[in-house]
Amino acid sequence: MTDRDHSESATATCGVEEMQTWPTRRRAVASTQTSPNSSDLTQQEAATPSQSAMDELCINTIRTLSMDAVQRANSGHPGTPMAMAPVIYTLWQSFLRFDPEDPIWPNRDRFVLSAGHASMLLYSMLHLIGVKAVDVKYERLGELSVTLDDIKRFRQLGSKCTGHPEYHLTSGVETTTGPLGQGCATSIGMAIAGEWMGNHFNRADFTMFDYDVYVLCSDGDMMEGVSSEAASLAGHLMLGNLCWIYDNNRVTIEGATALAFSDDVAARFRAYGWNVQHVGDANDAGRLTEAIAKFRGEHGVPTLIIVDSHIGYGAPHKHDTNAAHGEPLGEEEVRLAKRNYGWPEDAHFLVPDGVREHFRSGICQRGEQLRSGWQARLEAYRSKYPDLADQLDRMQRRELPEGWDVDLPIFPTDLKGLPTRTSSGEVLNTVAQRYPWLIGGSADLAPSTKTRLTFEGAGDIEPEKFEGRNLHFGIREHVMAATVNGLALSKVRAYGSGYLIFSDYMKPAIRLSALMEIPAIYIFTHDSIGLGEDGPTHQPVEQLIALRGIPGLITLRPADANEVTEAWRVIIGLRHQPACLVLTREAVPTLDRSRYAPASGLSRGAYVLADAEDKKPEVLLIGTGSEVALCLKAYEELKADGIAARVISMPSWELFELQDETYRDEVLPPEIKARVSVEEGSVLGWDRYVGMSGAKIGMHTFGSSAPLEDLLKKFGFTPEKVFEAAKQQLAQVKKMRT
Ligand SMILES: Cc1ncc(C[n+]2csc(CCOP(=O)(O)OP(=O)(O)O)c2C)c(N)n1
Repeated sequence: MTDRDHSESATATCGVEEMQTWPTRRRAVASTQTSPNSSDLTQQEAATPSQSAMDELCINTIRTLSMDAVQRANSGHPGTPMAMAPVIYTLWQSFLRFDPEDPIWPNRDRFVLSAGHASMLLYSMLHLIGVKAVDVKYERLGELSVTLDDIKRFRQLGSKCTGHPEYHLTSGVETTTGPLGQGCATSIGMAIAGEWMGNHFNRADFTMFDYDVYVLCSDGDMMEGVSSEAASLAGHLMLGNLCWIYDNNRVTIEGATALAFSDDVAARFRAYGWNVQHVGDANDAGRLTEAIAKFRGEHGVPTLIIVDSHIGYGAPHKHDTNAAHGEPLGEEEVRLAKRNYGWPEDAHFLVPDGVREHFRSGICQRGEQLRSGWQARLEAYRSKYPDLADQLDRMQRRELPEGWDVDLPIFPTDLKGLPTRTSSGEVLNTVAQRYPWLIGGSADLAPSTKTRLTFEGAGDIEPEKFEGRNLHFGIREHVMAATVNGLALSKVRAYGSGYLIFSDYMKPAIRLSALMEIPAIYIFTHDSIGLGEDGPTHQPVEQLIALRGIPGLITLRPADANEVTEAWRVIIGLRHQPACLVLTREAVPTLDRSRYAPASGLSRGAYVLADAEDKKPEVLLIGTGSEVALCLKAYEELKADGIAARVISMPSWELFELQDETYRDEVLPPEIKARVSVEEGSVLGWDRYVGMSGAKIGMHTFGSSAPLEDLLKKFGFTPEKVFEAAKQQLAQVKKMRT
């Protein structure tokens, strides 16, 4: 329900007149201006302030900490924290169900700062409410997550206050944000996870999950396409636990949003099926409270609260301008802004006495009560529902169910074979039956990516029906990847699937999975020109190397069905790394493992599949995925020709790089210089394994639209071509020696 239309409000509240009222605004710490000793004075102030004066004191503490940090760093964004301090204050102090003592308490409300550039807003809050640090083993360390020293060292090496919030570094940061739109998109996964876990774990007598997800987003978030996909999906799924608060300050880096943005945001979101509310002034605590309370009472649809604000609020020369955006205010402007807030102008990083105590009696006390109540409930739940409680515990620690891998498929030798997407579908369905919190879906391609869970009970996740295991993202790859992140951040194990070519649409979120060190799973099929007639728009060339370029991401391109099984074994075991599984559309033979090395070699990234009889090969043939079978054919032909070759299956560069040098040298003996790599993708990077003089059979152009056999001939993926390249390599090496 909207009070006013977005565009209507824009004219109603955008006046400078309002800004001119600062100097006469009530001053929470007015008397401190006259004293040289701010600390003493603030103690006096803290003893007496009225409730609203204390609110303002807290709000101005958030503002000034943010301004001081940006000023000292001489870099960062002060304007939005100054404007949105009242909003974050009201939300956290009066509503957020969050216990700073345990920032990973599973049923906490989530807060996502999608406008990650306003990071000081979040760090100020994390510091003031005393959020405690948690380590990678999910153990509480007892120390502050964000110290005042971290704030003073904002954006400096080793500070918890990085330029943009980073999930893996700073406890209390729910997701890494910075690329605008991603926070909004990730929140969809968090909200789905909340609904899904509620359905999975709650019982009539036990509510274990009912958390809400709040997002603070900005004009930039609203402009980015990914947030539109996200809003559309959230509206469709009727995510009533999701509330985005839009900082409608109408300013971005280049100037007024009017330069490039004239959407009626409220109308857009109403059309998506959201409940839209409007707060005409970010400083109107009453109206804000009302709006959030209304969201809390709302069921069945997501909420957007549009809040009109003034960027750089309080800075006399920079408010409402892009100058308050991406640079420090300057010493003098900081001073003037502090004067407007009634703040001691010479004080820096001041936390007046009473502020921390006030937070303690608000969010901290409420959070502690809720969390300890939940913990007690969990103990009772454990006695009544031990299996579910066991699942809940394991999930939270990213542990696996006992025996999850007991019946992983072993595929019989089969010359004709099957597409790796098909064997993957079989393995995934086997794993998922023993892994109840593994869920996922596709961007409308599940029949093709073979990712649908088909066993009994694996239903669909639909609006108001969250107990299933199959998500339907619609044709929304951007938000699919971010949703997988949101689910993984909520400890639901999740996968998203599509064609490898569309990994380009998902790359920003995949990159964040790796940066956040979370075990998101991406399944990509149609992995090469091998997909045939669909042609170059659908044939990936540079995608694989682009994914391999993401630090921390594990890519796997298995060669046959049994390598697929082993790939899933690796992927499922990952706790802090995302993975991309890259699969074929076309059939590949299931290799005879009595003749060739076992598929378990996959776990080492590369392994010797077929070797020279005396293990002293003259030439190395290195292939991945569908090209491994091709290498084997060439190997047999070379053998018949009296040439000792070795075939190396190399499904994962990243896993191979994790092996020690001895193993790597065993597989790729440095003294053997005759080398050929074969991969139906860009040759970029293969010189790492074949050397500068090695042969690289791969793609140098886009593909073509034609039947598979014609494409393989045209682009040189034939046994003859590999055979020829090997012979040339041998001749070249011989020549170099003589
Ligand atoms: C995807 C993406 N593109 C560009 C940027 C660079 N950037 C950082 S902040 C910003 C402008 C943001 O303006 P707005 O969203 O209105 O934030 P506010 O000015 O309200 O702080 C831009 C373009 C980014 N962080 N992410």
